[in-house]
Amino acid sequence: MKISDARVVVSSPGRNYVTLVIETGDGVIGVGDATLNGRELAVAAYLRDHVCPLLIDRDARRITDTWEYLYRGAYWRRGPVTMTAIAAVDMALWDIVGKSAGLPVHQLLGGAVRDGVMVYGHASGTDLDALEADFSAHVDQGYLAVRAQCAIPGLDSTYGVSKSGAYEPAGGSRPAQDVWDTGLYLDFAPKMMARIRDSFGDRVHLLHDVHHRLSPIEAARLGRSLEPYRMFWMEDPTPAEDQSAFKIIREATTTPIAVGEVFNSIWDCQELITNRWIDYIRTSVTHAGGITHLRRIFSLAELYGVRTGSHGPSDLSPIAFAAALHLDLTVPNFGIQEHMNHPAGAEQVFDTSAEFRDGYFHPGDEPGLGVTFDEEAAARFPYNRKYLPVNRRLDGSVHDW
Ligand code: GCO
Ligand code: MG
Repeated sequence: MKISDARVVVSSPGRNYVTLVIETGDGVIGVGDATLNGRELAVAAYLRDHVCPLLIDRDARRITDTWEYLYRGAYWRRGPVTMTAIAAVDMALWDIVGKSAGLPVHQLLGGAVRDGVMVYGHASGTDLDALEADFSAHVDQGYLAVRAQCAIPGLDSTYGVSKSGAYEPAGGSRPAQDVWDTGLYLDFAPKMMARIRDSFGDRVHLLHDVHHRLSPIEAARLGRSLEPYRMFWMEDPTPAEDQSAFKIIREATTTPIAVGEVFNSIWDCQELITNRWIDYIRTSVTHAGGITHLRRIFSLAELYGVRTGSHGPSDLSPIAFAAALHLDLTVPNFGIQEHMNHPAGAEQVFDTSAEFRDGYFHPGDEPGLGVTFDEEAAARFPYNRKYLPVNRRLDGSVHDW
């Protein structure tokens, strides 16, 4: 089971994806997702120049040892580039071990503790009528949980809302410029949730993403104003790296709090979890060190009554989504999994066995992760540099995006 080849493929079937392919001497192929939106080539270079040469001749079955070797062995720790690279190796190794054992990865992780993984979809609108129509379409498709985002009246652009077609924040040869005003947002957000509850009642789980834009006391006000609408969660209320800010929000409101999509390691969320300042941890399999490390984070969270809610945007490839589903299926403290449809072209490159039915996803029972990566098809979609937007307040100063 020695690794004989490791290569990085950067492709853009509708949006950019970085894929790591690891091959063993006996011909088993494993794949991992290494996509870091807007900074893809940094991870590709880290893998190609520094990690892939180290993998040759290692035993593919020694997954934890390889993780430790790449993490501790680099001396330089954490950070999105490093942890995304390690994650891709980790996913590919779990894939290889599953394939060689003839078992789906969730069986290697102790087996399923649930029949399916509840996911939430994304509804958005350029105004409340459009949001209601999109929300209704998601309910009709079977989603039991839906996140709601709406253009804020008076602002030219709003996070999570597309002016045409599916929402995709990355674009342009220079970052697009979004605009922000906290006062307009705080006044509008409760109206948005009131409209959803009026139209759809209390049964559907309702989520909302603040995208790291408030101060702690503003987030506390938002949380209180949303209490009548019984949110499943309010996501990323404040910039996530300031962990003790969450104490202030926590003490002021019963609206559940989710955070963590920008975290890369267990140490980024240690205080948040052990102080019980959050309800859901949103670390992703790609940006937080792969299945091996995400499992550690989820276990720590379990000890403190924090549930999981992994980041699952379309800027993580179908490989990451499959890996997340395998893990979600096995953790007792699972909460919910984010789901966004991948662009149409991605189907030509990634063939996945994951299936959606009645609000739940299942990764399938194929050996490994259940995703086949077509390298020839990927070559037809060359890399296309794109940036995430930059956000500015009405006075022109930069705000968190
Ligand atoms: C989410 C996220 C995304 C991020 C995107 C950045 O909750 O899904 O906030 O919309 O903005 O993944 O690349
Ligand atoms: Mg988010």
